[in-house]
Amino acid sequence: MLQKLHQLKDKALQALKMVSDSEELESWRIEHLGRKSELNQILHDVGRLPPEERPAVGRLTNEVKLALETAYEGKAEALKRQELERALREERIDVTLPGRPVSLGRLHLTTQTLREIYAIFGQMGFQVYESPDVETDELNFGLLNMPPHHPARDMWDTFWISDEVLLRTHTSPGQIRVMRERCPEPIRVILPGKCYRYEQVTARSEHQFYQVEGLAVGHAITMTDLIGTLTEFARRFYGPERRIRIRGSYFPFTEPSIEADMDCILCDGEGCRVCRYSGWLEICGAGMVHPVVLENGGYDPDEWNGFAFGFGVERPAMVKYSIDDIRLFYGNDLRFLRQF
Ligand code: FA5
Repeated sequence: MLQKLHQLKDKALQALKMVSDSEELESWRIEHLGRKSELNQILHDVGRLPPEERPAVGRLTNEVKLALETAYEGKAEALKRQELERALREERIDVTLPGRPVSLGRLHLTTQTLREIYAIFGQMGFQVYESPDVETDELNFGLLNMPPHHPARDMWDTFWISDEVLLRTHTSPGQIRVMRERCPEPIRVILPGKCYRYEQVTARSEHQFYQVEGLAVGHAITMTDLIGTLTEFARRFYGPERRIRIRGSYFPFTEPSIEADMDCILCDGEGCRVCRYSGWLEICGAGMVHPVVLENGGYDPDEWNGFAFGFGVERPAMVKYSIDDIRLFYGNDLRFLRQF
């Protein structure tokens, strides 16, 4: 038996030398140290030996087992080292290679422009008031002094959702909402938001675009306050040299109504293709809030008055950044968007 144990040990150690990867090592372990291994069998049977043989065989079996386990661990360690060296050799990482840049998002040009507008009006004491995109006929038209069948409704081609509900064609319905909420306090707000018009899409016109409405309600507000506010905005947004020109106009919700133009920033008022050789660019519609609108907002027009204005966001950005087609704003072409 003792000789058999010595042979078993020599055979196992010999076989271990041939092992070259972890899979073979595992097979070796099962064969020589596993539950069904010969060694385990001997260990199991020691009890059945004649008593005088038991101590020597038991001791040697344990010695062989320990020797094989130690050899197994040594081999496992060696294989691990070998694998690590191979990986280091073959999977070398060149830490001096330049990193791949992470692509960063940015704010859309419209958002950037809106934020610039908020900052300018914020410095002039205007708060931002948001109102819904989906409006009622009454707020979009009726309470703005355009009862059903009023011809001025034709100024805004409308996306109707039902007979009573529509996508707002302008931010002006927000005037009524903010007045009804704030009455009888004075008001100085801008109302930004998306507007929708059932219009043909061209280089200058989208069917959805942003507007910023302005509204001031107080006592003894004058047209001069309105013109001063618009001039200050134009100078801060486009540059300190800008000049403003006022023309009479018509909106049902302002009386008198005006349109404000600014000298063309591209030709300095000389006349070019963008300003259609007039030297002027339209910047907004505006006027003194109509007494009927004040009343609809809850204010007594004998005591209160105010001004309102409304302008687009994409068109002023087009002028400022020389963009010749409004469709680029919502075309999602990253080559365009990344320029801002
Ligand atoms: C109005 O919408 C009035 N509510 C403005 C107003 C407010 C007047 C308060 C008086 C008092 P208008 O339809 O002109 O007005 O539109 C205002 C601005 O929206 C235009 O100057 C333009 O910059 C922008 N706009 C209008 N239609 C489009 C369009 N299809 N695409 C892009 N921008 C547009």
